[in-house]
Amino acid sequence: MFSFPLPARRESLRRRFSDDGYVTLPRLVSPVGLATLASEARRLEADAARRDFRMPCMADSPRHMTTLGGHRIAHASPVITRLYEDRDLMRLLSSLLGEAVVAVHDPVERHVLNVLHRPGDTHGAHTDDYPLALVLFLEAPPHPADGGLLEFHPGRADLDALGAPGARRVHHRPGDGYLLRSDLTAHRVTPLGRPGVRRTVLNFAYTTPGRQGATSSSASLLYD
Ligand SMILES: O=C(O)CCC(=O)C(=O)O
Ligand SMILES: [Fe+2]
Repeated sequence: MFSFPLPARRESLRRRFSDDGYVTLPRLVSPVGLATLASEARRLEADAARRDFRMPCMADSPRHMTTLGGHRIAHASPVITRLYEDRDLMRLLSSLLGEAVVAVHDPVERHVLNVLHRPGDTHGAHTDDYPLALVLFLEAPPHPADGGLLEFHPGRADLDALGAPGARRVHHRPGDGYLLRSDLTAHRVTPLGRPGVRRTVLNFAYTTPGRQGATSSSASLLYD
């Protein structure tokens, strides 16, 4: 399912992740893996819920998206649950963080599906409850001008940092992944710019030993 970066590249990826709180992992999902996960996502989307609200604990930033929480995914897609616990994947994440990485216990937040599919759909500004977000792209708008970009601000957790000098916007393609230091890095997904484009991701959350438990109510509002 995965095409892992070669061991020789991991030290430079680790340094980049440590400097920016973000590292891109192009083509992390193999072509076969992408076909499998995209078809799982299409099936799961039938059970997903449309969300349109502002997140009170994240400065009222907007959520316009369709989501499915991890507890529902675990029920319907053993493939995704197995992938979340992949030992080689967790070894890669440990090497990028430079310390041990463990699965999140919370069944809702450990792996979630986020679908942006209407013009204006956005996953507004926030930080995550857990330190690591591995985001896998199953669908993505073809051009940066179509929106759906990840925006983040290295080294800043305050949500005002988005849009401020130093914030970065990144475009990804289907099959790409990225790793984000998501509890300490303000981030959002920019609004989709036109009809007909879709952005579907799986977000795998990971943590470090001894650190379990949500720090905000955001996941329960977005995924329950
Ligand atoms: O879709 C993305 O790129 C970010 C997802 C995210 O921030 C989240 O699920 O917490
Ligand atoms: Fe996030």
